[in-house]
Amino acid sequence: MATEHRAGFLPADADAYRLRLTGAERDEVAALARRLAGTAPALVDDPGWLATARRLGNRLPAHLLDTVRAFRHDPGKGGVLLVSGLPLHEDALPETPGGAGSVERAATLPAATAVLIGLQLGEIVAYRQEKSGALVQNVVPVRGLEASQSNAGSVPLEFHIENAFHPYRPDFVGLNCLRQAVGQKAGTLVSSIRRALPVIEESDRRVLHQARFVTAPPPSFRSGGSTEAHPVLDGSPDDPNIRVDFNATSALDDEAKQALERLRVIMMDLSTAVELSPGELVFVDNRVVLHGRAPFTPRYDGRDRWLQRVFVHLDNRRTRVHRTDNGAVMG
Ligand SMILES: O=C(O)CCC(=O)C(=O)O
Ligand SMILES: [Fe+2]
Repeated sequence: MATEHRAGFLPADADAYRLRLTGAERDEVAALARRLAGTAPALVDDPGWLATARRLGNRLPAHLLDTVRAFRHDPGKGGVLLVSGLPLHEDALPETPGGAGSVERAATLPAATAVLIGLQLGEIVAYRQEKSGALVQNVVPVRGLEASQSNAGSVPLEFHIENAFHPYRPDFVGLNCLRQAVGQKAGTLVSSIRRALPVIEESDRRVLHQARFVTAPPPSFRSGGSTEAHPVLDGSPDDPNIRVDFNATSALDDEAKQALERLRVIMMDLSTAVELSPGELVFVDNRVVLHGRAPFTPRYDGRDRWLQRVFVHLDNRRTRVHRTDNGAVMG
């Protein structure tokens, strides 16, 4: 990943926005997050609590706000923003949850921190059919689901954008690290179409821009059928968005199948590991970056890897018809 930089802009050659808070900045974030965590009813999914989060987030350290704003404007070649040095009391963390579909409803310090920052990037949203519509979701290994192509598994997770099948995919996916797998640092993998594009043959690019692919919903979604035919690359030929899930997207003809397979190899070859440590929060731009996960060995001893995930949308009006009372949950 790129070198650290203090200003709220990305040097042209840098791969990712990488921002390490100073001790003083961490204290400022901690004070806001604690104040938010103590705001009644101390529930993440409560509209009043979220309104407070939206307001308090404006007071985050200027350096952090500058960078979030710059990342929103242009996510850089890597399409990733990594914030480290966030407040986290590792000693006070409970055991890593182990159940399927686990979510964080309580306004804990890490949940409040992720929401404060996420709400500066855009609108935090969730899907009623996924993880019971909770805004903060636990990403933890689940016994019996080791082989599943979901965030409950521990086998390699194929590169994907989040909810590739869905018309209202998140614009950004945030992953906040509470606990890392003991002795196993690498977990989340990312791969940016902005990096990969020059390596993709012109003829494959043309095919990938055509509606010759369909995508099925992931295992975490409890309903929904496959999409209509869609392109994998969309928008500017020089800087396209990518829409693919290599576990769920299939090609409708042989030529498209080969182009898709070559894309898969390129995206894997150019991928990098985001080695998240506790107190680090990564946002990936879900329009230009695929993410996946390296395999790891869960121990189910309460000390397993534990991330908390939030989804961010940029345009709140676009999904209004799907959100009751202008709330945060679609579906
Ligand atoms: O476990 C990870 O690092 C990422 C899992 C994932 O794809 C997700 O939670 O959306
Ligand atoms: Fe994912």
